[in-house]
Amino acid sequence: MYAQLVETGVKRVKPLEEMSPEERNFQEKIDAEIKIEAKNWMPEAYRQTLIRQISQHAHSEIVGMLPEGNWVTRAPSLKRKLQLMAKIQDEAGHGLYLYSAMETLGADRDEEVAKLHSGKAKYSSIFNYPTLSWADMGAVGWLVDGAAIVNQVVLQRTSYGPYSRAMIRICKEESFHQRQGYEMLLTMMRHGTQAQRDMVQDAINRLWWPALMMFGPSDEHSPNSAQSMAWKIKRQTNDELRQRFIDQTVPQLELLGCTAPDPELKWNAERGHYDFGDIQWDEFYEVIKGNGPCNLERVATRRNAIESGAWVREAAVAYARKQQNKNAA
Ligand code: BYC
Repeated sequence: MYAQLVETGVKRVKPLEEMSPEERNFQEKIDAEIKIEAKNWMPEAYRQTLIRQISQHAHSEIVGMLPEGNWVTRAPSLKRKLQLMAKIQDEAGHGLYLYSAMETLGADRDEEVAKLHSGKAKYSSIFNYPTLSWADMGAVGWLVDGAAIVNQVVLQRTSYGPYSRAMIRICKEESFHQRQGYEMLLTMMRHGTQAQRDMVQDAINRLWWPALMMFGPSDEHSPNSAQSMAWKIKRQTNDELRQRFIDQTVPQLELLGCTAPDPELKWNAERGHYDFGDIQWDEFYEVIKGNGPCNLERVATRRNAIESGAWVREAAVAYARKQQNKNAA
């Protein structure tokens, strides 16, 4: 049982006998799979861990709209444009559910968004890579949303009620995103020109490794995993989820007729899993420190959107005030 001692990460988890009665009661609820709700007692560190993870997740959804927004005006058909716009709108919605879930923990949305705009807050590393061709829209849907689903399906069982319920809704929409991305790539591979097939392979070559990095550092270098697993905020470790993603994605890659940029990717019958090569962790840490190819651009675009949209918010408030005065008169 996790309430006893877990040593899966680099931090040690408090054993039951060292817990206060409140902490012990809380942990017993977690162990019994009873969801924690906003008004229940919770350790401050549990609250802070959730605020950290949910705000990063919300920022990822909002920043994740940007690499795709770049291609709306260049979509090759009306159908593709509508699909892409629907996907981007879904992501705005996911961001909003997640900010709301975060607010139930007493966090202030404006403060958390300000941290994003000052470059202090983290969001998924994947969105700091550029989207260079139309095939990237398919590869993002298939690989990036595919990785996100693997992570989020297990988060549907996370111990905090509002986060868990937001995840159930989000996962339904993410599966549509993943399928439209894959269908787009399959169409290009099966009915496209050689140039289009090359474009698909090139998108996969660039996005494969960054997609694997989405799951976070390996378990022995993941400072938050042990406690988050004990609290059942996370239900599976970064490495377990990464392996699951690879195992389910390689057959889809083969069906596409494409390859991964990893000469060590090979089925291991003994393990019942694919083996894969080393991830460039130096690159990952540079990206999450703010030094990826697009970090500055992404944060500047978000900041600009808020600043140049100020007049809309002011007009909405002025209109609401006018209506209130009219109704009161
Ligand atoms: N990128 O101890 P660890 C989407 C950070 S959006 C950046 O393992 P944890 C979509 C981590 O935050 C999908 N930072 O942390 C949207 C921690 O930093 P701090 C987004 C990363 O939290 C639009 C440090 O590294 N999904 O689907 O236990 C279009 C140590 O890591 C990353 C979520 O956010 C990363 N990849 O586990 C298309 C899912 N990885 O805060 C698609 C919810 C790690 O200690 N989040 N870091 O300074 C999670 O499940 C977990 O937070 C993670 C990391 C698995 C990401």
